[in-house]
Amino acid sequence: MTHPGLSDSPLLKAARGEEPAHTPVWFMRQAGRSLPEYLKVREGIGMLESCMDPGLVHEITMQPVRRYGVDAAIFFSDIVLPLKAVGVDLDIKAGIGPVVASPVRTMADVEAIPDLTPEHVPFITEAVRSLVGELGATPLIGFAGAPFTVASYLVEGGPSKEHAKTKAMMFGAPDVWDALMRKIGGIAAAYLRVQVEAGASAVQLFDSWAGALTPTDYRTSVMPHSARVLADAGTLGVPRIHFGVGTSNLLSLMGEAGADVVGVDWRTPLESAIPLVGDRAVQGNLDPTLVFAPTDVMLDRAREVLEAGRAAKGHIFNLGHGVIPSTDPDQLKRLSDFVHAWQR
Ligand code: 1CP
Repeated sequence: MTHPGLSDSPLLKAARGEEPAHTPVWFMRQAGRSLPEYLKVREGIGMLESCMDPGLVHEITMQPVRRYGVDAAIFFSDIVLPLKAVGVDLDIKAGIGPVVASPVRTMADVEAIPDLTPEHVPFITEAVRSLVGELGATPLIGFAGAPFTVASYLVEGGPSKEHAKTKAMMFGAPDVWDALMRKIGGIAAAYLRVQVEAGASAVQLFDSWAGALTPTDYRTSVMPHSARVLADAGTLGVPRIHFGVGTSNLLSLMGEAGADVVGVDWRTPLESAIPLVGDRAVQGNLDPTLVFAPTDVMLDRAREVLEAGRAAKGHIFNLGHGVIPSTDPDQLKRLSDFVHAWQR
C-alpha cells in the first residue's frame, strides 16, 4: 500500500516541477561510508554480502534518514550489484571499488552475460518492500548505473581515470560496444523495474563517468542506450533523475535522454545549468568539500545554491557528487536543517 502522503512529499513534488512545502534535500552516498553506525554494522561483512542481506540493507538505508531527516532514502546497493546477481565474477574491494575477474573484451564475453530477471534479485524486492513500509511518506530512490559507467568497470576490470580501454572498444569495435551497451541497459532497466515494482518512488540513473565523453560521442554511442533505460523507467510512472560528473558539456543531452531531473555536479553553477536542461528540474550541487569549511562558509554557499535553484522548474538540493568518507556527519545535519529552514 502506497502511503497517502508520499505523492505530496517535497522530493516528488520538486521532481514534477510543483511547489513543495520546502526545498527537498538528500545526499548522494548518504548511506554508508561516513557514518559511525554504518561502519559498526558493516564490521567484518563484505560490501557485496551486505548488499544481498535485506535486513542489513534496510538498516543502512535508514541510518542517514534517521540522523539527517533528509527528504529521501537512497537504496543501499551498488551499480555493479545486478551484474554480480546475474553471475559476473566480480568483487567490491574496500578502498578500491568494483574489480572484475575477467574483463569484457569480445562479443563472446558480452554474450556470456545473462539478462537479469527478478529471480536473480529476490533480496532486493524484500529489502525495498520492508523499507517502504518503514519510510511511509518519505520516498525511496531506487538506482542503477548507466550503461557507459557500468561498461567502464566491465571493460577496464576496475576503477579507471581515463576509461581508455572502454573508449577504445567504443571507437574500434562498434558492434561489440553496441551489444555490451544493450546488455547493460537491459540489466539496468530490469533492475530499476524490480525496485519500483517493490515500492521505490523515484529512480536515479548514475552515469558518473559520462563526463569523459565529447558531446558527439555521447550522443552517438551512449545516449541512445541511457535513453532506453530512462524510457523503460518512464513507463513505471516515477520521476527519473539522471546524474553524471563533469558533464557541463552534456547537460542538455542528459536531459533529452529522458530525465525528469538532471543532476549537476559542483563545477557548473546552477544558473548556467538551468537554461541547458530545458523544461526539467535540477538536482545539486554544493561542492562536497565545503563540509570541511567553517560551518558559516558552508551555509553561505548552500544559500547561494538554493537561491540559484529558484530559477529551475524544480530544485532538489544535494551535493555535487557523493559524500566524502571523512565528512563529519554533524556538518551534514546542519546542512540538511539549513535547507529545511530556508524560505523559498
Ligand atoms: O548512499 C549510498 O552509499 C548508496 C549506495 C551506493 C550508491 C548509490 C553505493 C554504495 N554505491 C553507489 C553508486 C556507485 N557505485 C557509483 C555511482 C555514484 C557515484 O558516482 O558515486 C559508482 C561509480 C560506484 C562504483 C563504486 N563502488 C566505487 C567507485 C570506484 C571508482 O571507480 O572510483 C566504490 C568505491 C564502490 C564501493 C562502494 N559502493 C557503495 C559503498 C558504501 C562502497 C564502499 C564500500 C566499501 O569500501 O566497503
